[in-house]
Amino acid sequence: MQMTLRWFGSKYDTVTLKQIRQVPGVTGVISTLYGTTPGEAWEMEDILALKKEIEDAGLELAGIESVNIHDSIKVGTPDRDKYIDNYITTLERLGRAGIHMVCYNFMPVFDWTRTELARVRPDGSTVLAYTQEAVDALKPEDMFASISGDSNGAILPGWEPERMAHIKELFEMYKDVDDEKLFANLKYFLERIMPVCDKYDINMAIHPDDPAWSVFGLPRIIINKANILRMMKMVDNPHNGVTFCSGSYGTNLENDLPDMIRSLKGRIHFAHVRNLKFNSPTDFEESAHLSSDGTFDMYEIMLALYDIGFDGPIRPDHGRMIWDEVAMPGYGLYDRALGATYLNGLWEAICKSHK
Ligand code: CS2
Ligand code: MN
Repeated sequence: MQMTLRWFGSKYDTVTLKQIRQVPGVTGVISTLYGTTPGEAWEMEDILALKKEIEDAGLELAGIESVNIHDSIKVGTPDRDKYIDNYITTLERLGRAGIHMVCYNFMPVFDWTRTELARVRPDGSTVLAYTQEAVDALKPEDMFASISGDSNGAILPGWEPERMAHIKELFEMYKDVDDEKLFANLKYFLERIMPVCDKYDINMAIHPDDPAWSVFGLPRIIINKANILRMMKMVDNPHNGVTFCSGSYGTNLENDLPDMIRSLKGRIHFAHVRNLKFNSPTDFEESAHLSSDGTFDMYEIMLALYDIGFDGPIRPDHGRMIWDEVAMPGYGLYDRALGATYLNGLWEAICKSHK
């Protein structure tokens, strides 16, 4: 595996490549072109410039998170082919630039959903948190306003103000889309992009829906073992793979994370590894990465990745805000550096004890 951190680009991130380079064991970053909007074809020169900037800092661009998918593709509207063509152009250019892992998600309207961006924990750190009660009490259009005040001025992925301004129309677009339709639209999309993935050896890595259940009545399908295995079978090509995100699948306590990892052997192309602390099945917060701070056994998660021979990029996921850092919620430097170091420690111990 290759330890990486997500980096939002010099224009958007509070964390520098120089700082990332100094986190021991981190050799790459996962990034994207943040100026782009879903549906457009990325320019080759922008891709190469991003790659060069990262390589000049002594790091590798280990993959893209994300090339986002236009809502027309998810909804399956008649104009979807135009957006899929653009997606294919982007993949082609990424492949030509030597980039072989692309993370994406198929969540309608919202990316991940949290109800608090700065819940204070007993140690004074702040973390992202979720309660179903808070979601049930809110209209989707108020959700954005209710959390954006705590975002430290950052634009959160999936919650771009331009999209949120059209939130009612977006919900309208999805009104006839149920789980089956979403599966069919995902299949259509994957079948169209697989030839270019085969040609350039690009591993597509779908990120799970977070939380792993329907919110605001929208369909959500990438939520559990049965559904993800269905998706793997539906387009049975090794380039059709998964971002295994423990914090997202883990939102549903019925998901057995190590078992899911083992069932996805050969199809996990990217891993997000973080812990959650549950206060009740519908109230969780994003604790530190350590097993002892949360609900999951992180050793068992890393062991399962080891057992299946996982060799893709991995990253700590959201971190707590600690040591007075001011950064995008979940994406400060300090706690993610601690997370990376901890995961590297687990990995070293697992490797040595299996020799
Ligand atoms: C990420 C997701 O910040 C996060 O929680 O894991 O936003 C992820 O980047 C997207 O869902 C992937 O498209
Ligand atoms: Mn994730």
